[in-house]
Amino acid sequence: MTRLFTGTALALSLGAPAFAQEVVHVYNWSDYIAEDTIRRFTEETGIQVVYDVYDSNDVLEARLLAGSSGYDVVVPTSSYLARQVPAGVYMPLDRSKIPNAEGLDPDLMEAVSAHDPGNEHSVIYMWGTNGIGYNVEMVRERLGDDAPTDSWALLFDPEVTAKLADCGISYLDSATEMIPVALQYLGLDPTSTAEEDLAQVSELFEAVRPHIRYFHSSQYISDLANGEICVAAGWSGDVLIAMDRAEQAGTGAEIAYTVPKEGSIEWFDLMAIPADAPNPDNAHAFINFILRPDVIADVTNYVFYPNAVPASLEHVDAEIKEDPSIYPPAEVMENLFPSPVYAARDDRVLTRIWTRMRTGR
Ligand code: N2P
Repeated sequence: MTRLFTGTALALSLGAPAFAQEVVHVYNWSDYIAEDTIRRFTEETGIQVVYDVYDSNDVLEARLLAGSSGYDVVVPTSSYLARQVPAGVYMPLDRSKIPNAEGLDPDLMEAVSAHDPGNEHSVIYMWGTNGIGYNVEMVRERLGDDAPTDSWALLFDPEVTAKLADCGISYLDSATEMIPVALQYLGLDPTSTAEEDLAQVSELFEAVRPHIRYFHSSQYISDLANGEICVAAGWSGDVLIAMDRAEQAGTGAEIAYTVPKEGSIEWFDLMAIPADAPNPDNAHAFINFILRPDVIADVTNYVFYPNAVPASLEHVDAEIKEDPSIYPPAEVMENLFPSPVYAARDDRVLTRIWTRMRTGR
């Protein structure tokens, strides 16, 4: 009898909620948050989170430019946000609703203000580097002990890639990253859009193309971990996730991450609120929660990317703080350049080069 009564009461309360449920729609990169971050946010605020993921700035940008994306919080890389801000894509942040932003590292915020003047529209979520993830044993078997694992040659020298083709090479599906690092490998300005420079990149791509198994920006995590591929152009934390998964699964695959000696990209991913966000207050609440030192430390511990909140470091695992793949040492930092900002008029030529690389046409 009692049980029946309880059941009825529950059914009634589900059918007719007394108030509208608060919600925030978050669109973030895949494999980029701790397991319990969302649950903790909802527990503390009562705000439900609808959480979607992408693995490409181009995909995110297309949705934002189309308008009415329905998203309240998005996480573009700063070089993309730089051209989205003038297009009116974001609302200025209301700092009074993000008190935890006080804890952001002023030097890093100053660095990203090159892409978001005055830091008006964004705060730093995570940052990292582009580099190469590889399976130590599989590469050694094919190239011996002097495999050029400290160089982009591992991905761009056709004599090297020919020997690795059978164990599987993957590239990020990202023209705006693979073209600059290819330019860097060729000894050219990585931000160049000069026709003669891009022609050299096309030629390079043509030579290595037959040796590349696929172009994808998140599949390589599990494939590296499982030994399905042996070399991947990737992002620091994602390669470390692969390393961690290989260890957890006990596959015995030893995965390493390297930032090539020729130099590479240092990028910043930022949290921002679309101008037409349906729930801007909840968006601010979400961003504020993420920036809490203990919360963002959990994310760093889980995804192996550094955040920009110094007070979080006391909650970050020692082995992460001491890992040079995550926090690059000074000599690596010196060789890094910020993700280039491309003007809309450059898109066509970059896309053409990249489409030919991906499809052969
Ligand atoms: C998340 C990778 C995001 C890094 N897994 C690219 N900005």
